[in-house]
Amino acid sequence: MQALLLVDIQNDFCPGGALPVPRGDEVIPVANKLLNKFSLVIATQDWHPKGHISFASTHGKKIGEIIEVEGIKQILWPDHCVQNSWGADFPAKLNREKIDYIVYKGTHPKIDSYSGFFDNARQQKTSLDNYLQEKKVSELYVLGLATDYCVKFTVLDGLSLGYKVYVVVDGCRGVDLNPGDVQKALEEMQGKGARLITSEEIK
Ligand code: VGL
Ligand code: ZN
Repeated sequence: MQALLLVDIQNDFCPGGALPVPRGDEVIPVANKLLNKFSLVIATQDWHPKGHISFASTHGKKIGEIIEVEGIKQILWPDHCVQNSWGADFPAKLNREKIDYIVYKGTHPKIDSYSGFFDNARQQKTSLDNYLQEKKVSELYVLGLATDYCVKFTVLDGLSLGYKVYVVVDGCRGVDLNPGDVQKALEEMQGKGARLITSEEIK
């Protein structure tokens, strides 16, 4: 069984949002096109409580600073994807009716979660793996935001859990905090066994 996995396609990661990924909105038409080609569609949502550990404002520090929380490096971001806020919602143009299941991540106040499968401490599992097992999914087609953070970590965890993973490259956009991060992320995913494809290859 194959599933389409939309990673963090949310207002805050699109232009006009709190943590805009450059041209992040361009993944929406790609997602809408592919939604109709899969019988199972799953979406993750970055879903932080107010005062989340990943927010610079929580620490009175600057955006982009890196702190260490219990031995884990944490990049400090602007407040984003606060639970039930407009920024956390799917963009209006995304055809949300086709989404069968939503995975919320980053809900723990003190542990961030880039991956749709595990938090960054790898302490807690989201519902994603169990859901995919229940649905007998073995192949994941992944797209969304951001290539160098949540897409990358979701793909790497998916591979480590034994899924065959395809990254739909034209359906992803990245932050590129350091120029070259997106390219490196793609190479890293490919190096670990992900297959890089374009949406045109999906019939
Ligand atoms: C993300 C930074 C912070 C992402 C989430 O979805 O890639 N990036 N939180
Ligand atoms: Zn986040």
